[in-house]
Amino acid sequence: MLASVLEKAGFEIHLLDACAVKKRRCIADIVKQAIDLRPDVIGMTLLTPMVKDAYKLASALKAKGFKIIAGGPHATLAADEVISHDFDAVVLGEGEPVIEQTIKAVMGQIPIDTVTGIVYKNSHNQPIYTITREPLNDIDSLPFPAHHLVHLSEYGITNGRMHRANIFSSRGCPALCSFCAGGLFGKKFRFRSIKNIIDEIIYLNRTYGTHEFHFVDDAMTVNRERVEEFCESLIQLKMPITWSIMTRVDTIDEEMLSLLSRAGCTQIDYGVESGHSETLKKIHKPHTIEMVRKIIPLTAQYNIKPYVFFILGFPWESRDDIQVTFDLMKELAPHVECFHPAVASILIPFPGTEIYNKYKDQYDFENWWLTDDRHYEHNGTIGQSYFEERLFAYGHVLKADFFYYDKEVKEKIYEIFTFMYKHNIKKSNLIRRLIFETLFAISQKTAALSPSIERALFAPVTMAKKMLSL
Ligand code: B12
Ligand code: SF4
Repeated sequence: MLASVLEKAGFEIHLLDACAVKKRRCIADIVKQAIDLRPDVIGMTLLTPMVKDAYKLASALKAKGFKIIAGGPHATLAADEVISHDFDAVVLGEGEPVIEQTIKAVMGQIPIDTVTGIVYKNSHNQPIYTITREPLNDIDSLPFPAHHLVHLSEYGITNGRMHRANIFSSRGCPALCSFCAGGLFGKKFRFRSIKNIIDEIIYLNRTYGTHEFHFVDDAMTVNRERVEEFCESLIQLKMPITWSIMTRVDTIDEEMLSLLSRAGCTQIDYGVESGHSETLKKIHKPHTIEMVRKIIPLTAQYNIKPYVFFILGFPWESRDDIQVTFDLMKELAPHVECFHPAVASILIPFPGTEIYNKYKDQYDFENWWLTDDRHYEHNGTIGQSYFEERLFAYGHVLKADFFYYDKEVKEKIYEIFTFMYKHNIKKSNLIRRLIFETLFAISQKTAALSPSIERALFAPVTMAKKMLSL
């Protein structure tokens, strides 16, 4: 979207996704590409777990004389820290309204203090915050993302078709969940018009043959009238597309599920978080366990796959409290398509959250993202067994041990992760399922006898898996 805004303003843009599945790049690769292209300015998106590497990259680029600006969730939540590294400016919140001026400012074409909602360094290297910028109200005014700049081959796509795309319909979320790092778009909901969303869907479908859309809105169904209007429009349009959303359990009922299903919605990701009512209250989650018990099976009944997110290991939770969540997971399992292990199945204290601010001193994890030992990605896979690697494919949060869990809490979390893994793998095709289940069982048994034998035995499997990006 930022590229699209800049193209409209006459800039030439190169997009680089260093994590693209078929072409991952290390710092040296990125620096080399920058030297070849010699851009006037380099922009980087910062998410918390990646900032340690991002700072190294910024420093390597700065050493070559590049001007660099930063944006994204971590840049917004920890701007003082980010600007103290090798960036010329940090953009707070959404970037589209000011990216052009920020670039011009760091290139010395306009005074930097005239750009709203950014942070820069003065001559004493101190951070200077410019006047705050209000979130953009008219989000229909934003151009469609510049999909033409994405190198599809880097994602294994060779025919120019992009069967799946992300899209958004609203920005902001008014809820106050104590673990959520989603403050970037503010608390006020801002919506695109239905026509504008449908136009983008039609554009992507005609241009790239896109027929699966994933809405990245924080809570898509909060405004009922809007969802109804969107679904009715899609039903009338009769396009052969499917789509998925993320939303809150408390904003869904049977009537809405029926409508969503008729309009082509095939998957809903729900943040259920806990099976414990007290925990739900403590984390300010606006749904109840009764709602969860009703809505998850109902979603499946309407042929919409429920994906559910749970968070284990809140600092006040005992082994028995976690068991209550596990009991709910088992109860829901027959209806659940996937227990999503990706985001935060074990609580991660992201900066700017209530959880982070409340517990950082007690558990000594201030700025964990700058360390190795408390960083769930950096303490990663080295020395891990094959089965652990499968369980903690998205980072070994248990090793980071943010809340100094008891042995019995850790054992319970292992048990639940194994349950989630086995549940999710059941949805694979039979051959894949048999292979993974067998490897998992052998690894688990061998590791219990001797971790070093397990590692020697599974080294070729791990290597093959990496090479095939499985
Ligand atoms: C889709 C998504 C994913 C996708 C794609 C991630 C990606 N890198 O974009 C996947 C599934 C891979 C993913 C993974 C993770 N995600 Co995620 N994800 C999202 C989600 C739902 C939508 C992102 C999106 O496209 N937003 C729409 C675009 C327009 O917004 P944007 O990317 O923030 O960009 C705007 C501004 O940030 C700014 N901006 C961004 N970059 C730049 C750069 C410059 C130079 C400038 C000037 C401005 C600028 O301008 C943009 C336009 O306004 C958000 C929640 C949300 N609703 O935003 C969470 C979110 C970004 N994810 C989050 C997290 C925690 C993760 C994980 C760390 C989870 C985990 N435990 O591993 C991983 C990290 C992966 C990684 N290394 O990137 C957190 C980030 C918190 C943080 N402090 O970093 C969020 C905010 C969710 C939340 N509420 O907690 N995620
Ligand atoms: S977890 Fe979801 S509902 Fe809660 S504040 Fe974050 S985006 Fe909103």
